[in-house]
Amino acid sequence: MNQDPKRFTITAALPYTNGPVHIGHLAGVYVPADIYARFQRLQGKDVAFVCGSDEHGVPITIKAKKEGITPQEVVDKYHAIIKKSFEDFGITFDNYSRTSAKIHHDTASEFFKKLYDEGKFMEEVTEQLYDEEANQFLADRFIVGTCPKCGNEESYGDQCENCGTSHNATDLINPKSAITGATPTLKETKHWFLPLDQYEPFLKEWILKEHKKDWKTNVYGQCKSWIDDGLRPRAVTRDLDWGIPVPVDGAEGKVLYVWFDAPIGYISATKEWAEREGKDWEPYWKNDDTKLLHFIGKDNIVFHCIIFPSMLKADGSYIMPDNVPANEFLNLEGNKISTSKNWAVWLHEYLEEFPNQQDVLRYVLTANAPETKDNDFTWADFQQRNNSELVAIFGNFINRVMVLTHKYYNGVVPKPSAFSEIDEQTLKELKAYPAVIESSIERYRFREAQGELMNVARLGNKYLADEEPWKTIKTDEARTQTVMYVALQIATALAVLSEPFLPFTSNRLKNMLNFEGLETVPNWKSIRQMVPPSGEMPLGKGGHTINESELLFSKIEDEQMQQQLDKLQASKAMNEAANKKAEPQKETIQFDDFTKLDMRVGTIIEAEKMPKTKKLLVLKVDTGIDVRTIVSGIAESFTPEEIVGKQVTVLVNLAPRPLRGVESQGMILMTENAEGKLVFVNPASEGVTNGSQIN
Ligand code: B3M
Ligand code: ZN
Repeated sequence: MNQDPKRFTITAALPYTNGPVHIGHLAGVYVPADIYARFQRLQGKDVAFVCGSDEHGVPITIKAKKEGITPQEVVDKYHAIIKKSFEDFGITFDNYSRTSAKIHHDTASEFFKKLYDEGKFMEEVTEQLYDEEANQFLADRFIVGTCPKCGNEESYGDQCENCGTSHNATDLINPKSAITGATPTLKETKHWFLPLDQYEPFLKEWILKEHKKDWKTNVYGQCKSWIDDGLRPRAVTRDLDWGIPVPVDGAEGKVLYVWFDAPIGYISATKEWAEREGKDWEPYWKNDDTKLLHFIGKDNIVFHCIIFPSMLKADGSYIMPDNVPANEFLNLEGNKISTSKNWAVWLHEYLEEFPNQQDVLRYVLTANAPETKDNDFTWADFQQRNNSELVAIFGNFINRVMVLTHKYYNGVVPKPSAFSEIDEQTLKELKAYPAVIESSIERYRFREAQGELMNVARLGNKYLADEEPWKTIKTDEARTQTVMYVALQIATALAVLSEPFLPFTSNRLKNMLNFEGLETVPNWKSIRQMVPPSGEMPLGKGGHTINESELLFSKIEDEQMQQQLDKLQASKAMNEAANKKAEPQKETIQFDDFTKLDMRVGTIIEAEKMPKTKKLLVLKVDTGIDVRTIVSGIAESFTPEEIVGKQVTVLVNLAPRPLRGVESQGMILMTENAEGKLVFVNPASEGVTNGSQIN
């Protein structure tokens, strides 16, 4: 563990640019990484926090095919959306780059070339899966089959998302082409392999010995199981036309494997940033006094703990990550978040529906972060945490302090007089919080850290409730001044300590407290080093004028939550409809067969339930020819009232048959909607009269 690093290189997984980003991304990777980066900057540390769009790989090509546009158009579109979402949510990357940038192509090519020149790869002709119909090799997500390890039938060629195993496409049982559905054949092709087996001793030493204690158990456990299973050479090139061309002779039509180039994206993003800032990038990746951290989701562990470190080791000039604090997954209302099924809360949509409420989402996602196990996001929990935590605890404390300070002292911080034991005790407790929060953040326990932040607000609420300045104002002016003075110091600490978690709120609060008008602007250090009760205090010794107050949080109503649930329900219905397989076509008939059917437009003029049945309605239908009785099995989908007056399609020459003693003289044409409810097959257009023939 790097105890006293001089600088931090913090990376966050590069999102694939095949769709926008959702709450799962934010909770798993970007919010924790941002909390950590903001926190280190607040300690005055030198931080390079980098990320960027992962624009190569099969997911992009598949999306392009689906949308009928080029891969470049796909990545341009989503790069812009994703970048904006991150900015909007206050994710403070020092650089958000993209892997289609020239600097990245150059960096990745040089990286490959160096290892190639030094003989670090094995060059081998092997048989790879080939789709004869599509005329192409099937790499990675172009192939789906059964995972040899866990039996998941939808594993990709390079990785199983169910158990996290990374494998070779030829290991899959029952492989199928994701392009045509065809069973692939085998065809010879040349590729370059990184002999991971040769790095086993290094990985054993570095991970299993050095990091047994300080890495999360889920991360350590996955690494150990791969190493124990024995590592095999991995191809780092692919037969694809989208990606970074393999920079050696005899490699036409081949590109670098996306998982070879993407992590190098962290390095290119650092280079790009350093160039812009006039800095040297190399210490951030090569000096031992740098702490390198990778924030990722659990499905990326093997790539960041085994493959990328082996690449860095093969190069020989890089440091290793100090930690890889991977999170588990966030589910949504009990189901796995899915881009293709639209089962997600998209960040750009959230902001349209909850404008300026970034911090509410940041807060909920951290409070419920999937740090040690998969967790579930529900709108009920979101509403509850907003209303009874942010509004009722944090917001309520600040609101009281602000309102009373304006009311009693015209917005000027009062000077304290004698401090009681409770004042002293409260301020001492306050002073201890920075260290408590730090300790949690340094151990990557962000939900615990944020919980401690809320305890600062709880401390403030309890203090006010016990000291009751709204009562003492009538009897003891001096005491009231001291109480409000103490409460304002707590509000100041909240403004500072909330910055990593709730940056927008922190800013608003700093403005309300008029930090700019202070001689020394309070910071993390001044909270840690205050001397309560009568020495140095973050908001000064009284006399400072604060600004107007505004509400930090507002209540979220049930209707808003219902709208979100309805939206998800609609996605579910759409998916069910899309998944519903159409019945196979019936056997061919001749035109004469069709003309035998006499279908007319009719109007239901009466309807009533058939006694003692669940399904049947007895209808009177005006067919234009006559008014007749039809018994129809639609009572579970319609009430009699709602269908009277409806125009429908009637098969009028169906032989009459008795149903429960009533003769039914025809049939109404029906179909089923996505939710399994019956609906009428309506006469095509309005303005048709009863009796019109359908042909
Ligand atoms: N794009 C995978 C993902 O979004 C991948 C991460 C790359 S980090 C170098 O799950
Ligand atoms: Zn598996």
